[in-house]
Amino acid sequence: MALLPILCYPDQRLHKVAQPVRAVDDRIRALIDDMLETMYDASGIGLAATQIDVHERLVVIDVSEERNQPLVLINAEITWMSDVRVKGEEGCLSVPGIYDGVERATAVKVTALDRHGQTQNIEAEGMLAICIQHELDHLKGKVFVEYLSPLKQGRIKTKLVKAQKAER
Ligand code: K1U
Ligand code: ZN
Repeated sequence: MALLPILCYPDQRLHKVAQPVRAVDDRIRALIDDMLETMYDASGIGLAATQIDVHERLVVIDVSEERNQPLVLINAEITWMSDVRVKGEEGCLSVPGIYDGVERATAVKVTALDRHGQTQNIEAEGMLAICIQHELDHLKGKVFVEYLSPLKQGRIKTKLVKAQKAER
């Protein structure tokens, strides 16, 4: 297993659109294990393959308190989302130190493959529903800050570019 480097906003690779996983094989299972290790190490509740510069439709999530309920979504599609929406605070491992409110559907239904290539149908609400929408946005090349005003987006870009220059 290995820790993978996470792309940092405004890296343009975060805007690439992911392609479907062609086969759920040992390469994908090794990637899943590395992504889970990377997510847990970074104290995240989710990670999309886009964030580690792999542009395939693969997401890992664990919203459990105990951090022992990993969920793997391969080629996931949202089949239904509630009309009821809620504004909640979001963060992102690719946008370190930035948290802001985003409006999302409170509940979603998702169909996806698991790590064995089996179809799973998931009904999610609460934090899991929010996290699924956030991660599937990553696969479309969308970062949560794009829901914020252009003014806020500009400020976030400036702050993170400055921080990245200082790190070098
Ligand atoms: O980078 C990511 O996609 C993971 C991201 C997932 C997420 C967090 C909050 C709302 C929606 C999606 C994170 O795990 S950010 C770090 C984190 O653990 C966290 C931040 C704010 C609220 C809850 C958790
Ligand atoms: Zn994110």
